[in-house]
Amino acid sequence: MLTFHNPMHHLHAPVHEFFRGEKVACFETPARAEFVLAALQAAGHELREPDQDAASALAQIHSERYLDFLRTAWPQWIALDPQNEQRQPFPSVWPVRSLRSDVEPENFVARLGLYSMDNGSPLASGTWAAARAGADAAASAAHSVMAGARAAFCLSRPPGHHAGHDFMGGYCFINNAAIAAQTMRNLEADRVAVLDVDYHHGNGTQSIFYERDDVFFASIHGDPLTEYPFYLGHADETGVGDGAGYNLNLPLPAGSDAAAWFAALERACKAIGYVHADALVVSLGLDTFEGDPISQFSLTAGDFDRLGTRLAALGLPTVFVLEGGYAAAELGDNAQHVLRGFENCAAK
Ligand code: SP5
Ligand code: ZN
Repeated sequence: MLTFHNPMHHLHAPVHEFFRGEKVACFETPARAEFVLAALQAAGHELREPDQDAASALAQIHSERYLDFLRTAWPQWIALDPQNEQRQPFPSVWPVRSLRSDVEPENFVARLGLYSMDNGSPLASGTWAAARAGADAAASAAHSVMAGARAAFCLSRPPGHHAGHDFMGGYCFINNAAIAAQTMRNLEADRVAVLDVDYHHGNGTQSIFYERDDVFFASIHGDPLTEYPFYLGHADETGVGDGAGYNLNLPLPAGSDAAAWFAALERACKAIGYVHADALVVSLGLDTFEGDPISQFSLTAGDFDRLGTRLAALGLPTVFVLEGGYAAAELGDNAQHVLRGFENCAAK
């Protein structure tokens, strides 16, 4: 499969995150993308660097002040204290409910809180460069499919589906799947379906498109009553305004088996047919894998083949965008199984 990989991804390499109040090594690492790249190379996929600029879609998906903050966050952090080069900034205060989010505080950590949904998305010196190149990779994959490729894969990190219009979260900074969907809309596609199969609900993508009927969002994920991101992803969220009926959440209890997962996939695929989507973006999280260290579903490599096969049967121009998946050593094999299942079916 035609794959656009992000040549800058390694510049985003934070060291630690918080887990149960302790600092632990980051789960979302450069090695993840390297494993996927190696597996695709070994399997003979066509690898390309981004050849499109995502600037216009980026301005449609994210707010200007959020993008300005992301672009300048690291230099501002260093300006506070040169020693900060060795430290990661984390937010410690957030504008919940009655607090104001319209006024940008001058304090850096307060602004970081304004633009973050959690303390789980550490910034590093190259976060902006890596995330911005990832947007170009997503736009490039979308362009190639609109120009006639059957499918393309955006192999990038950091991931994107938790990032909203004006906030980061869940290891995500720029919403690559939303960039891909918007890019397809800006070209020929009248309606794009985004199917999110990451273990975690794609709260950022949902919220970006919640009031729109030109992008249908469907997600299969761990029930937010017990699973991250907790505050979005329930079954009663179906869209509002023009978007009413264009959002489908299929939460499953943590620990659900493959049979339950594929029953939900069937519902999502049927819905994508009903809304007459003419292009598909797959938020491809592989943290549904049985060996994932932070998630609670139990899909196997064989199940990933089956997923790829089912997606190909939708018959739509398809962009795959890498999201989560933290069993790094198995990530390449698992991605390769989805893409192989897709290509085997698409060829028939
Ligand atoms: C893109 C993506 O997959 N982001 C996920 C972000 C999850 N961050 C919170 C992790 C909470 C982990 N809870 C682990 C429980 C292990 N028993
Ligand atoms: Zn995830």
